[in-house]
Amino acid sequence: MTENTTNNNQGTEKKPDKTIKPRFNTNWIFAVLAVSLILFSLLNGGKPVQKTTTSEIKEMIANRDIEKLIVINKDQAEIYLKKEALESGRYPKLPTKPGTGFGMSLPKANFTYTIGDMSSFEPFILEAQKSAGYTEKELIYPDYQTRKNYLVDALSWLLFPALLIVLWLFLMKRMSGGGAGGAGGIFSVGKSRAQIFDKDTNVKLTFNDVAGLEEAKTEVMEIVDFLKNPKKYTSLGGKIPKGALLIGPPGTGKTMLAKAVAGEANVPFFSISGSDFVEMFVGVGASRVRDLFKQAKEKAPCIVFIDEIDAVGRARGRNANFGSNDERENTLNQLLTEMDGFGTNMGVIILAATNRADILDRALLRAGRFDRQIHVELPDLTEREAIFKVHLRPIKLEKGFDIGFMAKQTPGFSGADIANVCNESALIAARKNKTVVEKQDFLDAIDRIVGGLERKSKIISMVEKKTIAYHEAGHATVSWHLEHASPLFKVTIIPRGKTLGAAWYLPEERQLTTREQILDEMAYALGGRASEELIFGKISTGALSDLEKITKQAYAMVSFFGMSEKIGNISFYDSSGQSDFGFTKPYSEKTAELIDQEVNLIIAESYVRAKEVLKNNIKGLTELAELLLEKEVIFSEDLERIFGKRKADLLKEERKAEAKSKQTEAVTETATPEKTVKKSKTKDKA
Ligand code: NHX
Ligand code: ZN
Repeated sequence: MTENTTNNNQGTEKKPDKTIKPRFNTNWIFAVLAVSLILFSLLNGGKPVQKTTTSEIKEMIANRDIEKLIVINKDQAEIYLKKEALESGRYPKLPTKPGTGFGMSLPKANFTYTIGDMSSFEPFILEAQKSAGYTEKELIYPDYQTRKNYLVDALSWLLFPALLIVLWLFLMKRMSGGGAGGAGGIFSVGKSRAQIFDKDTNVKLTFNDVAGLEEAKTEVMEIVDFLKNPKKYTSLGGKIPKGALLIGPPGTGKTMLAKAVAGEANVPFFSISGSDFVEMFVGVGASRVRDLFKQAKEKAPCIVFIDEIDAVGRARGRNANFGSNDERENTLNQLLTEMDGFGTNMGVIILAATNRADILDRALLRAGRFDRQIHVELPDLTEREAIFKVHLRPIKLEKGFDIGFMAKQTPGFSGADIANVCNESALIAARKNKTVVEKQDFLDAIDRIVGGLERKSKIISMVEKKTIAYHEAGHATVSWHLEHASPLFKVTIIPRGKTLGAAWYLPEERQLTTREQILDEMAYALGGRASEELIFGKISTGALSDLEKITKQAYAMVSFFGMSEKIGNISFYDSSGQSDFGFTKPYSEKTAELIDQEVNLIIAESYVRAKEVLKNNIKGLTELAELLLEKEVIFSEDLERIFGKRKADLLKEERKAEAKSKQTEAVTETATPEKTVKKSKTKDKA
């Protein structure tokens, strides 16, 4: 029941590379484009061929410099000069050797000429030669060629689409949010966003890393076993369950348990969060559910884990946004049909986690969907110790560190809280430049997590400081003198987080609370206000949090736990979470009035009791408050010095002594024959 140490929670999680489709790398397109551009320019030759004019051609003809003439594509003439002409010096701009294209064997023309009118070009050439005195034999006729540069053509065709593709890919990348999370983009909107963990993507977490949670572990292990050898179960006629729902408060290790399943199962493991189904677009959630189950069926046997299933599984028809057909409902309906849609032995098992089982749709919880509900609770003392052991592995501890003590100091902490304590304590020790983490660092970390950041610099006037001290001393005094109160271990008037001072108790770890315990608890919660009134004759707003707590408790006593005589053994508690209590109360106006009266009475009585205790111990109260003002933090030892032993402890000792004396009595009485049988057990123990 532990989360990994908070900071490496995300870190150890391997990104499964399976879901990421082979992506077309846009860089390739740029490379291809660049290469083709280079080729293009190379094929066209290094230097562009010189252009020439009509008069220059006439001159060339007159000098008898032209070797041949080639008309290309009817609009260009290439003029090749004789070797002697080039060497003659009449063409200083041209190289003496005929140029060649890069790497091509074709000789290169010396001049090009753009033909204006094709029909008059040949006559013009011939005329010019004749007038230059060329004989019929010497006459040069132009050759005609059609040349096509296929490469250039192809490239120019390709260039435009390529550019478009590049642009498109770029836009897609932007749309999918910088490519975060791998698959994205507008076309994958209806795809499930599940991460797949296969045999190759090794999840390192195993059941050994999960401390505590023994029952939940065995239950989940069985699910893994179902997938590994289903025959064992089906041969006896049993059906493999379709799903299991992990229910429990936050931080108790539901996700952790699922991760361990992934690590142990050796079957594909799909992990998705309930909120991943939810999207603005209509129908997307449902199609994602479909896609998820399609993928899962392809990979069966496998496990699908839906975290925070309440995001989709909330009961239908409740708090509907004016219109019963909203997107979330469609998603849930799809989930319901998918879960019931395939045969039992398809080998797909759904695990889901939630901390709000009460708001889930009933249809989701019925057998055939989530057949099993695994409750994951807050760890008890021994479980906390086990969790501490897991999280203390990486931490350098001082010698003789008492893990059991830490477990005692952290009632009501979840696995995640404990992980946080361990981490925070290491940070605190590091801040103090220590080489090992000490007990005090852990205590500071616990205070920090329970109470928030210490705010020593907060300016508080002397009058206020005094009020705070007497308020807290009031709590302490009352709780010290009540039999059923939780043991107090620390009182502080250092402001922390949102509170100005606090009295810290170590609540007993019990499953049941008696009426007397609640009443005592309420009395000492009122001790703060009572003390203010008694000492200063004035009350302050500071008691807000105390009053809030006791009011809730009193109403719970009367309307839930049947602890008031006038209302009787009636409970208006609704564990089904299905009915709409919010608007209509399940009781009459008269009962409502009666409830309010009873609540008032209980609170008034508690207040009187608190004041009574304070009046009887006013000397101790002032002593305590003065000590608080001086030391700011005091512990149970100081209280014991002022008041003597706690009432509850005194009573406990009394009872022990009583039992002991009875025991000795019993030993001496063993001679009496009737009593021997009854007392023999006690004797064995002794
Ligand atoms: C405040 N908080 O918010 C201060 C910081 C009586 C010595 N004004 O019962 O911290 O006074 O035993 C609006 C108005 C909270 C908002 C009044 C929010 C009062 C805790 C209560 C110690 N210890 N109370 C306690 C305490 C407070 C509160 C409010 C508000 C105090 C007391 C809060
Ligand atoms: Zn208080």
